[in-house]
Amino acid sequence: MIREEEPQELHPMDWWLRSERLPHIWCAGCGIGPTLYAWTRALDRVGIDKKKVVYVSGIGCCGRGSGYLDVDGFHTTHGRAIPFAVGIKLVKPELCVSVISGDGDLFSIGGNHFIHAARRNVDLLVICTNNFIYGMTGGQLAATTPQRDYSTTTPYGNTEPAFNTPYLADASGAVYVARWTSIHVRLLERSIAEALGMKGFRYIEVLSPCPVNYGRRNRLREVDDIAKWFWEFSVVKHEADTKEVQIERGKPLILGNFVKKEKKLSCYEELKELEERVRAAAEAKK
Ligand SMILES: Cc1ncc(C[n+]2csc(CCOP(=O)(O)OP(=O)(O)O)c2C)c(N)n1
Ligand code: SF4
Ligand SMILES: [Mg+2]
Repeated sequence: MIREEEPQELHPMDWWLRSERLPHIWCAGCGIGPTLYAWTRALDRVGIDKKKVVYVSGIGCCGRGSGYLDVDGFHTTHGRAIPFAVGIKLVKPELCVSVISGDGDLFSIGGNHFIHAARRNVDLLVICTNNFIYGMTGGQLAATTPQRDYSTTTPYGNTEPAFNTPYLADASGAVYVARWTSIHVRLLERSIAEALGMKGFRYIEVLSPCPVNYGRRNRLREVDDIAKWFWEFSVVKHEADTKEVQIERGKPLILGNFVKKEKKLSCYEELKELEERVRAAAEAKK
């Protein structure tokens, strides 16, 4: 217990935290906390006004993050973080909106929203903590579980191929695509800062340990086993062809900033331009 006369040391992230909500729910070794740490450091780095920052999440362990950070946060329904964020951008385009959610949320139940927001180039930063599993509900198979890995719903091994999410984002039209892990905190921070400085649909996949519900069933039982796997198998390859970055156990994990491109306006800006053209044509006819 801290006596009153003792100076109280603040957590380095205190400015961004709703400390009264702590302790958080995350297990030891979980990668969600370090990912959020990198995000807040990136926000500091680019110097965004905190009042303009919006954090939207879906449901799941990762989804809980929006309640712990001291920004306008929305803990939405499972799989619907992106449409919620699109709504915010439509009404208040000046806001800096990040969707930070789980792999199940963004690519299983929410996969359709992801591809269409990317196709429309909606001005959002989407960060996925990919722990290869439905963490919160006990470790069921996700669309991102590597083939042959184990989950509660595939006790004899997964027969389905997993999504290569950077390739999916790239093919759907994202202007920025990167992959890091939650142990590469500084590189992740730089990548997030780069993405925050851009406009359009930007996507960063963060490979994130879930020792409890993924590691335990996949011969990565100790709290730091997944972090060691990430450390030993990571190969940084900027501008890698996203087709070539599929995750397979026993093979290199390709990380890096893969795609960065200037792009046309978002579909909503196009719509505004169209509206102006139609109005001008109508005026000219009068
Ligand atoms: C409509 C709906 N379907 C299913 C659920 C149950 N559910 C809660 S979280 C979750 C999966 C979470 O997995 P992920 O998005 O990867 O997040 P993680 O917990 O791994 O961070 C599911 C299926 C729900 N809450 N709502
Ligand atoms: S169950 Fe997995 S994803 Fe959820 S908090 Fe624990 S380690 Fe993190
Ligand atoms: Mg998950």
